[in-house]
Amino acid sequence: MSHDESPAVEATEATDIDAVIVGAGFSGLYMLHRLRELGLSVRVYEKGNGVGGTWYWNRYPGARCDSESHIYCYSFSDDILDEWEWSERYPEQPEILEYLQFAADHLELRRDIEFNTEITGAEFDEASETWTVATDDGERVSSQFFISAVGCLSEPFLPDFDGLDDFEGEWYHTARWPESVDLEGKRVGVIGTGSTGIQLIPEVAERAGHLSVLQRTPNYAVPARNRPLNDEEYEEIRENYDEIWSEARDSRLGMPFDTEHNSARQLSEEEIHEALEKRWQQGGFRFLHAFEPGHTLSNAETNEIVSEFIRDKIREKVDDPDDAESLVPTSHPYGAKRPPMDYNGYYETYNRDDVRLVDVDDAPITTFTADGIQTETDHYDLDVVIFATGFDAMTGALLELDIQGRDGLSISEKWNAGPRTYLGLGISGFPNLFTITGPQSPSVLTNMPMAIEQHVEWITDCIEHMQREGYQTIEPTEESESQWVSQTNMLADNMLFSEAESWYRGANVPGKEQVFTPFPGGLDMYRDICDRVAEDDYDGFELRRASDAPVAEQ
Ligand code: NA7
Repeated sequence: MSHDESPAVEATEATDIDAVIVGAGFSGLYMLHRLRELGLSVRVYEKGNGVGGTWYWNRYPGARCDSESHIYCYSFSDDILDEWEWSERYPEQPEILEYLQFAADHLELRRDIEFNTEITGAEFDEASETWTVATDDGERVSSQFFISAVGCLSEPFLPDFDGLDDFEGEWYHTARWPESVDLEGKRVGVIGTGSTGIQLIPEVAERAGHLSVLQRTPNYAVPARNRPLNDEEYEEIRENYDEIWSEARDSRLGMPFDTEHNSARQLSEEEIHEALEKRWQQGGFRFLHAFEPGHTLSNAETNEIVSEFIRDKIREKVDDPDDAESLVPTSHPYGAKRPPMDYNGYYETYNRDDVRLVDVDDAPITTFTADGIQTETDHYDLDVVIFATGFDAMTGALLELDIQGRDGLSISEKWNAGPRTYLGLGISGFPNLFTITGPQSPSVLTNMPMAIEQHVEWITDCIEHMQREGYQTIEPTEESESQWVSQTNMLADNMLFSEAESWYRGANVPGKEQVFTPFPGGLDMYRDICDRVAEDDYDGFELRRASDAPVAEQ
């Protein structure tokens, strides 16, 4: 095996603690809380200068969570649930950030978080069976456990456009949005029409003098139907929280929404249309529950009915027939890419005189110039360009940490043919490394806080078990990892995900290995599997006592 010989961490004396956590978003904060409750000494490193993770960085106009606010939060603390009140059906970025700040204060978490600090490397030392973690301010920490809470959509993806350095205007990536950007009266170009672009575009149209949207692939935006939450509604939510959480935990998507019809197979055309229209009026991810979501995402015939329903809605909303056809997605089935939500008249935005749709699939961008963007056919004069071009999703931020396991093997070397984990939680060859919402866990296919709580609680129970039984390390076997990767791929192959060039498959980043990355079997199935693994003495993991032969190979 040939590895990068350079050490991830320079050898100088390190401070000893029990656990290092990377990231102070939803995952890192809860992980810190739970491990502190176990009595562990824990330090969180966070590169931002505050808590919030995703919601710290994504401050672009219109940034909002597509999960409903009353379920996009921690369920574990009655105090937090009682004291916090969301103002709208879907939470806006500043409110989520405020919520996470509130939770961090409530749980007194900040004293164990080092802000403005990046991890520059982490190395497993086989002699001491501990991790040595280095930071960009020269600190070195030695810890038994190393836990990644870096999130799935944290490493922005910026396409490598020619001439960007020559562009004399301003440009911003949505995931690195500065405190304030003045778009008033300016000629703005937006590249990207994913979930982010669709939230952003109507807001930019309101502020800019003129907006050009450079679209490569049209998308299926379903109305979110956002609105303020009133007191009675909130009262009802509070009274029913036990039921809400228990249904959410036991559901495929981590959302407590019923489906009336499992499939469209037994329904007449009229009944299908009625079911879809009802869910269209309800809005958001409830639309995905017109039929059982797993069915819509795996049955091509049903999916085509659903897709065509949305296409007709788009045609109704857009006045110019050419623009309407350009906005209608035909190259992939609904849901094969992450379904975006429309909050504020996305399609109607194209009916404005000061908004122009530019098809960069027909005539791709060739270069940036000093004054704007040149495509194969035209030049667009622009003062500001906004990149809503997404993320090196699922693996990008984790690989940035430069983690080296046994024999100096790095995760990027191990994953040269795509990510390999067991349960999305552990990696063979990397003892005591836990990856919250890691590749091959349900994560982005679910309501994230539900997935995060499941992971954090599982990891906490595992560490408690290790302490109780006197184990020093835990590590998946290669065999269990291979089986898990195969199981994830097999489930994905039975669905329609391969029919889109999506970030779920790494297809958005040139040169990235194309492997379907989230676990597509649903949070309910996944939770059962994880529970069984734990009940079965951590089946598929190898547990060792300090400097000992393995004591339990399952
Ligand atoms: P996405 O969903 O990856 O969308 C990125 C968009 O940028 C998409 O429309 C891409 O077109 C477009 N793109 C990327 N590269 C280019 C180039 N080179 N030229 C033109 N257009 C390009 O990212 P989002 O931020 O919208 O969403 C990510 C997740 O964040 C979202 O699902 C939520 O969970 C939150 P393409 O479709 O590849 O043709």
